[in-house]
Amino acid sequence: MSRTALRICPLCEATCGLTLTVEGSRVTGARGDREDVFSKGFLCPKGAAFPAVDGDPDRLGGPLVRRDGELREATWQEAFDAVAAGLRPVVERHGPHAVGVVLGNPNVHTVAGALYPPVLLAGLGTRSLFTASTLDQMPKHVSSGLLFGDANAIPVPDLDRTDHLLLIGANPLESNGSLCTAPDFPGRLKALRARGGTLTVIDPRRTRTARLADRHVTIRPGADALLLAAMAHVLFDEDLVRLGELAPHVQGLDELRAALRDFTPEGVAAACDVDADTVRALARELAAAPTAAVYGRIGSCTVPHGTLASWLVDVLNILTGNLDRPGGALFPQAATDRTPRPAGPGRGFALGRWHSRVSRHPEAKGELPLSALAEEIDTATEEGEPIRALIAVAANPVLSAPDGDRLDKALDSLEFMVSVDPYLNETSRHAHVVLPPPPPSQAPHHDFAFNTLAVRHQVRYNRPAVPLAPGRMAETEIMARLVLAVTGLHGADPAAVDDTVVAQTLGRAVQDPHSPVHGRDPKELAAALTGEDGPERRLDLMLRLGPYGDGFGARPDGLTLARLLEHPHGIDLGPLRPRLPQPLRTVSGKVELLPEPIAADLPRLRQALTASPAALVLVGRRHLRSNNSWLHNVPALTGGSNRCTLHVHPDDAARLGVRDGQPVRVRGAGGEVTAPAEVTEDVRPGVVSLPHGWGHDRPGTRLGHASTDPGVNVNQLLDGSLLDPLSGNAVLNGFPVEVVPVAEKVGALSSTKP
Ligand SMILES: Nc1nc2c(c(=O)[nH]1)N[C@H]1C(S)=C(S)[C@@H](COP(=O)(O)OP(=O)(O)OC[C@H]3O[C@@H](n4cnc5c(=O)[nH]c(N)nc54)[C@H](O)[C@@H]3O)O[C@H]1N2
Ligand SMILES: Nc1nc2c(c(=O)[nH]1)N[C@H]1C(S)=C(S)[C@@H](COP(=O)(O)OP(=O)(O)OC[C@H]3O[C@@H](n4cnc5c(=O)[nH]c(N)nc54)[C@H](O)[C@@H]3O)O[C@H]1N2
Ligand code: SF4
Ligand SMILES: [Mo]
Repeated sequence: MSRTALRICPLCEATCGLTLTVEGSRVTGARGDREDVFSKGFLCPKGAAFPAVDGDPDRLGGPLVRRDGELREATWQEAFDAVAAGLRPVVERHGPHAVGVVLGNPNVHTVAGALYPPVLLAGLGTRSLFTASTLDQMPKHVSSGLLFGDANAIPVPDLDRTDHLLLIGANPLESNGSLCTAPDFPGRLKALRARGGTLTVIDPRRTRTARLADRHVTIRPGADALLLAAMAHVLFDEDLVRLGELAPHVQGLDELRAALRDFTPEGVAAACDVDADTVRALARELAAAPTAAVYGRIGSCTVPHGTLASWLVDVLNILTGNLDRPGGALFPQAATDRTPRPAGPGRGFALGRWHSRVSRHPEAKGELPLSALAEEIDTATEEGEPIRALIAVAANPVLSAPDGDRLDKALDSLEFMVSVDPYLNETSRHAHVVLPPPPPSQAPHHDFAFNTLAVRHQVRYNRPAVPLAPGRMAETEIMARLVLAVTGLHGADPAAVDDTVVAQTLGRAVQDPHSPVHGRDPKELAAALTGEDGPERRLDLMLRLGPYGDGFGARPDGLTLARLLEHPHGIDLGPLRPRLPQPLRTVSGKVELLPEPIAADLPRLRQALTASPAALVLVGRRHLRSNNSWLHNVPALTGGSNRCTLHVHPDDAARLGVRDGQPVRVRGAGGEVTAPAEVTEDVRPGVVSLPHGWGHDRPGTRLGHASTDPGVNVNQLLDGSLLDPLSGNAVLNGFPVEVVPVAEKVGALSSTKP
């Protein structure tokens, strides 16, 4: 007997609704849910492979605990006993900062990852927090923090209404979009062209997205901040600045004009390898479009001037009056956002409130650079304790972060490590305890994070499509028990964690004069919450206190969990709307166009005008059927063009003596790897491209299929020292490499590391 169940896909930021076919407790099929209010039936090959991802036989069936050096099957009780016994003594002896926490990407795709890490961090009180954000979008958080006073106030391009989209270092035809949640991004780009709009793509590779564009600019990697600065210069120079309705909310225009005076189109042309006329045309097109949105992603963030580039993206949106207007770039308002407060000055955004111990990197948004994790473990200083224990949740930094070999050794030296991960992989193999979450079909789903970045307001929630299998523990409970174990409450009822959060949240809300529940009794409100378990009650709480919520009766037709459950395909809440000045939290209460830390970083950008570019640099790429480091174990998602090859332009291939298919050795500051060359005009000359997430050849993992075609770890080419200084974000794109052909028939050289 088969049945169907709804489940939002957790495999990328597009959040497509899936209709699953379930036979017994097994998911046997997945198609796009045509009635989903947001995705309307779209799905990509990854979504179609949901059953295979969900049913991968290599997923761990229960916890593992290290005994006599070996990871062995154990009961949940034994596993949490081991966690408490491993972590508490480190906290007690060395203080909370000696416990590191690493949060990887899938945390933004799970209910557990949204609800429990904040509680864990508050309970533990550690400053040793490292997340995938510093391999990704931290520059955008920092630029938003500085411009708007809120690191999470990230403007999203109004894809469905804009007349002109300038897309920088993003390839949504493969990635399906990021920091811009839009199911069927490809279809939305085609619709933009069909309604007469224009698409410009800036990317050193001729990507599938670039092929769709009206104009493709093959910039030299790492030079976007220069290009964007020159575009802003042109807007000032040619009197094209039109703040429009933004004018009363913006300060620092004259200072900005002065700060960008040196960045002329002629001045940046050589460094960008983009001629001055093109720079001018890009600026004029942006200014002339009735509405336009500038949007930058991985290629604009994971570079030495990532924060400046991210800042300039919004500067261009502001100078052309496109910020906060339909068709431009707007601030979404998610259903679980906090009760909106009235506009007015805020506390602003502080950077560098503390520093990493070894290289003195400033914290950003409470995080230290993931690039510095290995040294924070393996290097003693007089400053304080090294990290001696680690909690890794949905994180595979051995492959995802720079210099995995060093991190590998560092992890091995820890007194204790726990991984919450479904796989025994390159990182979790170092753990003393592995706590596997159930497959996604057995987990509830709500997009806490991505709804704050979505191109349309909507809200959807799925209960687990399949009941929790015997012996499984929900990831929410795993995380709640982890919180108890590190805070010395091992053995207490995990529901207490949720009850505490609910009580604290309501306690604050009733004191807040702007809250719909101001002055009410928190106990009475807590008793009114519905939901089958703690996580559901917390969702109900957030929905009811949120911008569309019922305010516990204050707005009787407002949103509650019960109402959401009546709409299994979701509730549409309308298009993005102008919100300024309400989201601003700067000290001035305005958009601060030229914040001091940005101004202080501009001289470094000026130096880049005259620096001589490296002969050969490497950039990454994503494949439609990939997902960072963890989907190479699913046969349906591997093979074909999804291979770990080095793309080389024919001119470079000729110069280097490299033939198509030949193994080549790639050398970087952190080491070397050998991969087959793929000679293609899809990369510009002077640039080679190797995808990330590969290198599944380390012993002690349980990734049967992935290890048959392991590929190489591109991040081994990095030594962790290249960062964007303001955000601590790793430089993963545009770094110098050397490439030499390997004499063929030397099989032993297939993967070499120094
Ligand atoms: N060179 C280079 N390196 C990069 C990038 C690049 O472009 N180039 N991209 C960077 C970016 S943007 C990111 S976000 C990072 C991502 O890197 P990571 O943060 O390491 O994330 P993933 O590789 O997606 O998955 C991490 C782990 O999550 C586990 N996992 C999967 N589902 C679940 C779940 O439901 N619960 C739990 N607890 N665990 C789960 C997987 O088994 C895997 O071990 O990589 C970065 N690294
Ligand atoms: N299929 C698939 N989808 C994914 C993922 C995946 O691994 N596979 N990962 C998910 C994650 S974690 C994220 S963060 C998103 C990322 O989403 P995107 O940012 O859209 O993904 P990328 O494919 O990395 O696109 C980055 C582009 O930047 C270009 N680039 C590199 N350096 C530069 C530069 O200096 N300047 C400019 N202008 N361009 C440059 C690269 O050539 C590449 O085409 O994708 C998500 N979706
Ligand atoms: S686009 Fe993303 S969310 Fe949609 S089906 Fe594909 S992987 Fe899943
Ligand atoms: Mo990412």
